[in-house]
Amino acid sequence: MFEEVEKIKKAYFEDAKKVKTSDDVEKLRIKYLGRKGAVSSAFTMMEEVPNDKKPMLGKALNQLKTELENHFATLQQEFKASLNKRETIDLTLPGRKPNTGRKHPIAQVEDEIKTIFKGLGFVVEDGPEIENDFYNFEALNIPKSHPARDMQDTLYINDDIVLRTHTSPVQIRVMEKKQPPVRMIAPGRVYRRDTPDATHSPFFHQVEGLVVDKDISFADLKGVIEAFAHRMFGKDIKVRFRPSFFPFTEPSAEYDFNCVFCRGQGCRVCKQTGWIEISGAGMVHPNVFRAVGYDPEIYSGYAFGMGIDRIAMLKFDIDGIRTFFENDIRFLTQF
Ligand code: 2U9
Repeated sequence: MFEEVEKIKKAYFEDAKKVKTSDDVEKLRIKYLGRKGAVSSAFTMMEEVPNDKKPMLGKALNQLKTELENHFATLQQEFKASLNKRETIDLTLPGRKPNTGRKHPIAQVEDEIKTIFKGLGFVVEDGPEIENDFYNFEALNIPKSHPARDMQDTLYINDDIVLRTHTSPVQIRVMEKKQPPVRMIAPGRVYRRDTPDATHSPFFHQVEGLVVDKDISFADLKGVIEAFAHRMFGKDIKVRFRPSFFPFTEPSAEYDFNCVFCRGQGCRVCKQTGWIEISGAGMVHPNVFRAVGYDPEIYSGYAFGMGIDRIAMLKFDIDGIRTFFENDIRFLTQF
């Protein structure tokens, strides 16, 4: 009989070691200390032993019951304490940063460019990325024979439909719909038939500006480009214009900013010149006005281009345009 008592005790402590959950604790209680548990069942042995053994067995059974109940009570307390501990929150710990999405660096720079030009009184306009020959070339005084129309530069959908090579068609569409004054920018994606490499991509992001009114001069153009340079890169940045040629502007110019890294002193990036080429600009060609029904004898205007990717590369000191479009999360999470 007494070995039965020892057997129950041994089995209880083995099961107690395996307790992992509050369910396990309850199962342990029912199995050993419940109404039909091992301990209460063991008391039925009292009926089977001779009277002279009853006192000893009774004592052994009560000791077993007391020992298991005490152990179980401690176990239950420990378990509850550990449960509470697990449920307690240390408020001094830093919060877990949720992995939220963020704007692409190009989108961030495009937003900044838009904000600057809106602050200079420009309206942001949009237009289709798939254009026809008139809006992408003819209205911009780009003749049929012009190399810009060649297949090696332009992505053709068919003989007359292209992926736009600049956002200039948006300006044409705006001028067709409204008389001067016009003061607008047209940001957006443009497409070139370029083989992707470190500095070339088949698409890139551009913003073009257009101002048309009476008595608009090249000085107005210089003033707006300088105002942009100062707001985007700092008041110390100088701007210079060099003669150039574009079919849609006359006179045409290319414009440079002081190198944003050496501020004009000369460094590796600007090849010691102190200047970085930004883009092109000029006074709108009269033929462009004629294509939209504006009288070039009454109105004058200027237009400029600007590569958003290029501005972003300068702003964030990035070498290759491709890093913008490879969707490498290690790159994108830095902005
Ligand atoms: C109209 C009339 C004239 C927009 C202009 C440029 C010069 C220019 C691109 C070079 C690569 C921009 O930096 S880039 O992405 N363009 O340099 N664009 S003048 O002239 C216009 C536009 C619309 C109706």
